[in-house]
Amino acid sequence: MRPRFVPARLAAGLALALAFTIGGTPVSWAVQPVPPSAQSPTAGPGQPLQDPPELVSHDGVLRAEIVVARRKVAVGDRELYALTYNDRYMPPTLRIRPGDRVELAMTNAGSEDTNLHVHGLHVSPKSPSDDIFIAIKPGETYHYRYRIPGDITPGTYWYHSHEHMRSAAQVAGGESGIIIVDGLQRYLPRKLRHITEHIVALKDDQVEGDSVKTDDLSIGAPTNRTVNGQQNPVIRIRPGETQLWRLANIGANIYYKLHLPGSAFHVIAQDGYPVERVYAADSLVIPAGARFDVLVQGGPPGTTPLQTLAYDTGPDGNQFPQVDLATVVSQGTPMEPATLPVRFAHNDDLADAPIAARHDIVYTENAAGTEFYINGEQFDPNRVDLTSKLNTVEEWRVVNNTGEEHSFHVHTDHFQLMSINGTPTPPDHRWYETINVPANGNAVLRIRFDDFTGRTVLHCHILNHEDKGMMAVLDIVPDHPASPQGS
Ligand SMILES: [Cu+2]
Repeated sequence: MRPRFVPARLAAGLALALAFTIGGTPVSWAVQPVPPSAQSPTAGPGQPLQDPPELVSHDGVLRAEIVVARRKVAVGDRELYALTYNDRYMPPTLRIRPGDRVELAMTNAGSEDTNLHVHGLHVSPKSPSDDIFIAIKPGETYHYRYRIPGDITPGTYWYHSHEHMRSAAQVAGGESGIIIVDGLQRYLPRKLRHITEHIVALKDDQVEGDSVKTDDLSIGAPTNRTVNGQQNPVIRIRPGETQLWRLANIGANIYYKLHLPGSAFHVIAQDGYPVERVYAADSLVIPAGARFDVLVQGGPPGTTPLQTLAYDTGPDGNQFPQVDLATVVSQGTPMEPATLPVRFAHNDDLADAPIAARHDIVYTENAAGTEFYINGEQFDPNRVDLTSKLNTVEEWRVVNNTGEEHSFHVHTDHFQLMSINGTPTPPDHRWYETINVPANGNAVLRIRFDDFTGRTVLHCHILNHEDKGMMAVLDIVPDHPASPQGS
């Protein structure tokens, strides 16, 4: 499908006009007062949850501008200097559709090199697409161009800085936002296709003076957790109402273990990949970079905190405390709870695929926990660590030889998780691109190289670790010399 050309000014106008619609439904900011029962004696609930403004594709094209700058903006309930996209700590959501063309001009109005990664999107890793090896210098504008495949999986993705050695600093400073690929609703029963939808974007900030701290970040230091950049926002739902929440950990380093007392998360997509069968989770561990699209049903009238539970990443890792993230207020005319779907999307299964190659990807770190390695080496952008052929399936074993959990993320292609510590993954939901690997444990996955050749990367998505070496270069090469290059 060839997208039609839309003049830039018209596209920008459309983007503005659509900036305050969510999924085609106008968003009302009119707010009812929070009932007294919702007021906590310590930290009261904040403002109603605001979904970020949206830049929406039109006629197959999204033209957008992202300006990177250090600005004093609202971060939670404070005003702090942050590393902003378009003058926001929680920047605009890019909402696109399968088959779209995306033209994204990124202007670096900051003081250090930066760049952009579209996390999870199955697009070319070559310039001017999702090439993380480039650097945009201060004062420069880079024109990214992405062709979104017609069969890309719908769901929640995100965008963030992937600047070499500076990704933790820049993402912690604020350089991260949400991408939505529309189309998840088509798997839902007709009655649930127009339900209220919220982004629940999890960011955390440490403060230094009047700024969000960026340098010398300590993963275990106290950190202030926000949802869509807001402090303890109020999420309204009617008793029995079904809503779609897009849970996304778009911070630099920390883990979340989300829990909504009295309710389950009914997972319909993971990392932008719709599940085969919907499953209910009482809590969800979300390492930095991972996303879960979930259906939530409103409980009896009352107020419930959306929490992250205490979480321990191991003897050499971190202990994250339990924190209330948002206040869920169930009130209004009760609704009959909808019957939720069970069968959802068709998932490919690589269990019987011929395996072209097997690789071990071994994580280690030094005793001080300050230097990190894959197969004994620290990241070198000029060295190729793995070479894989287009149109083949490989099996990788990610071996974590450390006393703390690490995550594992691959650019360009999703993978099928086969097992964790030898326990097979449930067959109905096993496609990801960001997983958690247990301390002194392992994960086995199968990955198929579709569509795109070029140099890309795999890494731990705890960005402090990535910046300190836990990343490797993967070169996807044509299966034979005449094969077309991904573009
Ligand atoms: Cu790590």
